[in-house]
Amino acid sequence: MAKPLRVGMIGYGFMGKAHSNAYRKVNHFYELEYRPILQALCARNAEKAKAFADTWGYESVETDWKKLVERDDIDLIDIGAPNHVHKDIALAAVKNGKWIACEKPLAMNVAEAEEMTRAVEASGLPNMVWFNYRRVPAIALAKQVVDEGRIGRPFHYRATYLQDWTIAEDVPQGGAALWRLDVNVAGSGVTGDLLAHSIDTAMWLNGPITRVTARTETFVKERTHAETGKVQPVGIDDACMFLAEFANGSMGTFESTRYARGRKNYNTFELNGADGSVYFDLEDAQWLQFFEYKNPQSGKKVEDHLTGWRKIHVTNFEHPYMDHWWVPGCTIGYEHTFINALADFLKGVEDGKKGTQPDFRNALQTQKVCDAVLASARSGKWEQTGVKMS
Ligand code: SOE
Repeated sequence: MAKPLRVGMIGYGFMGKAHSNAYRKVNHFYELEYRPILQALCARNAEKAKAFADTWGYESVETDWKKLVERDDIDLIDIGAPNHVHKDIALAAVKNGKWIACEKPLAMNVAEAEEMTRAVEASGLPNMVWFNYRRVPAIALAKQVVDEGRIGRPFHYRATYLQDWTIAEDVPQGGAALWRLDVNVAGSGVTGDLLAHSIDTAMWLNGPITRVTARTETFVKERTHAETGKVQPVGIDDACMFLAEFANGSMGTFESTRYARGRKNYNTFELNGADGSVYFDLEDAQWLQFFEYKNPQSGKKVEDHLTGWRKIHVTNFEHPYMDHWWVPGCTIGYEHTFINALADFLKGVEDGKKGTQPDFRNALQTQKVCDAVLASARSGKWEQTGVKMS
């Protein structure tokens, strides 16, 4: 029996689209009990909200999220609004008994993320955070490779997340999309926006990060604020590099910037272990590269004149998520990662869980690493993260 799940979506930017598309399509590709209904779209600008609602098929429009979360005809609140309102919306949603799907990063800082996690857990309501890259089939295959013991003892984790869209000094801070440059709205720069993805993937694949030492840089010190029209200091980190230690004894390097000319969404990682390695690049997202040195089943070394990196086109039915999509060889894209994530969440609730990973508690661990990175950039010292994986 289909169970309607009436969605109240807050925000109509990039993530508003990505999430709305997932709610619309999930039942076309996954057999699920829950059927999301686009019940209401909420944004401050009534005209733009109405236009977005019409395009995507939302049944109604609100301009005040406080009214939306109190509505009886809403079951799930999707927080696609900028970071500085995540906490207040989440707390109000919990108070009104709504499920929550929150865009990453979970919050502006650990204190907020802890309050949100406490509230949602006390309520017992299903909750999830849209770390969509876990649902890229090639990344999910990397997880499978690790879980099958094919990497052996891990030594190195190497992540980059590079973009180039803020190099021009006349890019304003504040307003649609550019709120990511306003520290009061975003909380941080590349650390919360990009490295949060890298950290989430890293801890999913390689376990907790225990301590970090970091260096950040703000290359453009002042930008015009789109809302005030005034030139104001830039408070975000434009670039961030950090070293990490993992609980399993391996070492990590993480690099992120919005000043890598030519790099658009260059989210890569490589994990090197005694028995094998994996490498992934989001700009070439259909492929997982794998180097096998020792096979865990046979216990034999795979060393001869043809040994080398294997490039696996992750589109076969036996690959993660791919049996829900097209025939082998036909690729899926960025938007499908959100559909896969939503399907996992709804399936998790059906199976009697409160959803699936990453939930608020898990995203809180990523927030702890982000805060430790920023603290280390300030102090110049190694900082403990305090990460606790359940
Ligand atoms: C920033 O440019 C951004 O849009 C992030 O906010 C997203 O989370 C990332 O996936 C793509 O880049």
